[in-house]
Amino acid sequence: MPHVLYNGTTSPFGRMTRVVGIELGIPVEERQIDVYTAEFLDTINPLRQIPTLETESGEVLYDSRVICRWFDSVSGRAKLIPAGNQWEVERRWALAIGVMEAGLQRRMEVVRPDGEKSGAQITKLEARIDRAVDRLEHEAPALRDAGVRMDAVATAVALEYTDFRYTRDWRARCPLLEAWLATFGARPSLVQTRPH
Ligand SMILES: N[C@@H](CCC(=O)N[C@@H](CS)C(=O)NCC(=O)O)C(=O)O
Repeated sequence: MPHVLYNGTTSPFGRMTRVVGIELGIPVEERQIDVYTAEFLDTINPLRQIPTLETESGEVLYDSRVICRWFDSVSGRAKLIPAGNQWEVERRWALAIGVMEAGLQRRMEVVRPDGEKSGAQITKLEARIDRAVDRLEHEAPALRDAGVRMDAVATAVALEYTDFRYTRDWRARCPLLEAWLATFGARPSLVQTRPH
């Protein structure tokens, strides 16, 4: 049995693992599920979240960061987290994940019924995303030099999730980041996995 990745069509965390798997040439059978009704998942991932990976030897791995690291460790290809600047890459990866988390939390808030949603919470999450993206604009030169690296993959996924669920307005403020994404986002791994 191949590695099985339980995933969803719009999950940025799941997409990040897919992009890494494709970039590293790891064969994975992807199963799109509705995580909100996927009771079967509880037995392998008590958090009932996607992405969840079941490896061909039956080991179960989550969350997305662990799956990315595992792919990196088994691929035998160039490392997505190079030893030389590990902490810079890790910190920027965490920043991009923070953008995904805030984007997802914002989405959950926005779709709550009127009367239950909190405008203050939405404003706070939007400000967090905006600040983080503005910081990434300052770091666009480092991303340009990165090639295929964990922070670059995560940043591209986070920005496209921001486009998809929140706003494209950041593009007017962040020309370097936009130009970088135009090139990096054309990679087949990103084109094939774009949310729909
Ligand atoms: N820390 C987790 C977060 C995963 C996550 O929040 N996944 C969402 C989908 S994007 C999910 O499974 N939501 C269902 C739920 O939490 O009930 C990771 O990085 O994999």
